[in-house]
Amino acid sequence: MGLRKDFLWGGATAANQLEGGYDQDGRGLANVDVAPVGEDRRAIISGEKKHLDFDDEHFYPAKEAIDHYNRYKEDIALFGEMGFKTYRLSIAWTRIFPKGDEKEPNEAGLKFYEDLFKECHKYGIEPLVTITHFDCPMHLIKEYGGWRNRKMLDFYENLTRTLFTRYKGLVKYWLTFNEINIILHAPFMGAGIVFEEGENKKEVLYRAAHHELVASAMATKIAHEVDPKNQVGCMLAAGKNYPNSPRPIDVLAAQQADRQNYFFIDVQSRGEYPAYALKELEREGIEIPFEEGDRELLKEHTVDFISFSYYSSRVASGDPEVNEKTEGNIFASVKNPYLEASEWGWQIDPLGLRITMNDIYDRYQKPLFIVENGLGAIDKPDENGYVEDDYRIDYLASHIKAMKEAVELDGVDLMGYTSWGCIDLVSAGTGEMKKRYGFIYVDRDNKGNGTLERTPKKSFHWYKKVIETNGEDL
Ligand code: P53
Repeated sequence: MGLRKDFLWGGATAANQLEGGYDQDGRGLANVDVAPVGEDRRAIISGEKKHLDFDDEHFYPAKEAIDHYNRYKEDIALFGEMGFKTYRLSIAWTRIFPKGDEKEPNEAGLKFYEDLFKECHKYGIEPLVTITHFDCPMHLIKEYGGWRNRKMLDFYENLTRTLFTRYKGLVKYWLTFNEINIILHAPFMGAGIVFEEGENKKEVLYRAAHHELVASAMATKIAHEVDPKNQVGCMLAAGKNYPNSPRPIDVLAAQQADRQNYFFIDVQSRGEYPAYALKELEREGIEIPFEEGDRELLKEHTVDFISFSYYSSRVASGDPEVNEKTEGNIFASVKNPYLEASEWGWQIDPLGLRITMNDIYDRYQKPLFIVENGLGAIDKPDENGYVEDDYRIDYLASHIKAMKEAVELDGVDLMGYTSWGCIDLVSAGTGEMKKRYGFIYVDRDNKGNGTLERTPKKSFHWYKKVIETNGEDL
C-alpha cells in the first residue's frame, strides 16, 4: 500500500517563466520573450495578433522574470531544504541554439544547465527536463514559420541530440513537448505559429502537430540510442471532460472533447493516428503531411511514460444553447455548478484528478507522472514577507489525497508528483506575477517592481512534511 518508495516528489517550472537573463551569455530571443503582460497577451499567444518584437507600450515579464538565471543556486538550495527528490525544469532552446538553425551549440548555454543539474544532484534531486516548454526561437519563426515548417525537425533533432549527449549521466527523465495539445489553443506559444489571413487554421494546426509528433518520436529514438537509461515521456494538459447532463448528445460531446486532447497521446503512446482523427481530418479535407518513414518512426518510438498537468476538470455540452463558459483559462469549458473556482475562474476538483488518472491509465497502461498541479492565487505577505497560504495547502492536500486514492484504491502506477511553480513565477496564460503558485514567495509585481527576495511560505513547511512522510501526513 502507499506510494512507491522511490516516489518522485518535487516541483516544476519552465525556463521562460523564471529564468530571466534573456540576453545573457549569448541567449537568442524566443516567442515567449515577446509575449507581454496585459490584455493583448491572449491574442498574441494564440497567433491571432502578429507581435514578433519588443515595443515600448508593453511590459515583457520574461525578460527578467524572477532572475533564476543568476540565483539558481539559492533556489535549488530551498528545493533541497523541502526535500525534493526531483525538480522539473525546461531548457531555453535559445540558450543552446540562439537562432535555432546553427550547426554548433552555444557553450555558455550548455554550461549553465550542466552546472544547474550538478547543483540539483548535490541535494539528491533528480532533474526532470522538458525540452520544449512553450519556446521557439524567434529566428525560426521569422525565417521558417515555426512548427508549420517540416524543417523544424532538423533543428529539433540537432537540439535533442546535443542535449542527450551533453547531459548523459546527469539527466535521465525527459519530456519532449510541454502540453502538446496546447497547440490547438495557444499556437504561437505552443508552436510559434502566427496565422495568415484567410488560411484554414485547423489545417495549419494539425500539420504543425504532425511535425511535433514526429519530432517527439525522433527525440525518443535518439534518447534511447544515446543512453538506454533515458526515460522519455509525453506531456498532456489533462482534465477529464464531464458531460453537462446525461443526455446522449452531451455524453458524445464530452467524448469528443476528450479525444481532441488524447489524440496527441494516442500517437505518442500507441504509435499511430487514431481512427477517429483520421476520419475527422479526411472529412474536412485536411491532409496530414506524412513523409516516408514517419509511420515507422511513430510506431517504433513511443514514450516510456505519460506525464500530464492537471488543474481542473472540464465540462462539455452538445447543446449549442449552453454557453456559460468558465473564464480565465485557455481551455474554455462549460461551467460546472458543483465546483468552486479560483480567483482566476479555474474550477477546483480534486476528485477529478483521480478520475483523470484512471482515464489515462485505462487508456495507455503506462506509468503516469503528474508534472503540474497547483493553485494560482493572490498572496498577501505580512511585514516580514511571510505568507500564510492555507488556501494553497488545502488545494494541494485535497489533490494529493485524490492522487493517492487513484494509486491505492484503483491501482494506477504513478512515478511522481511535481507541483506547478514551486517558486513564484510568471503566469503563462496571463503574464502576471500576482498569480502565484509557489511554496516560496518572490518579491516582484506585475510591472517588475520588487527586490526579488525569496521567502518560504507556510506551504513550504507543509510540503516538506508531506515529502518526509511520503504523502502520509497531509
Ligand atoms: P498559468 C492553461 C490551462 C492548463 C495549463 O497556468 C496551462 C494553461 C496555460 O495558461 O498551462 C500550464 O500560468 C503550463 C504552465 C503554466 C501553468 O499551466 O496560466 O504548462 O507553463 O504556467 C499554469 O496560471
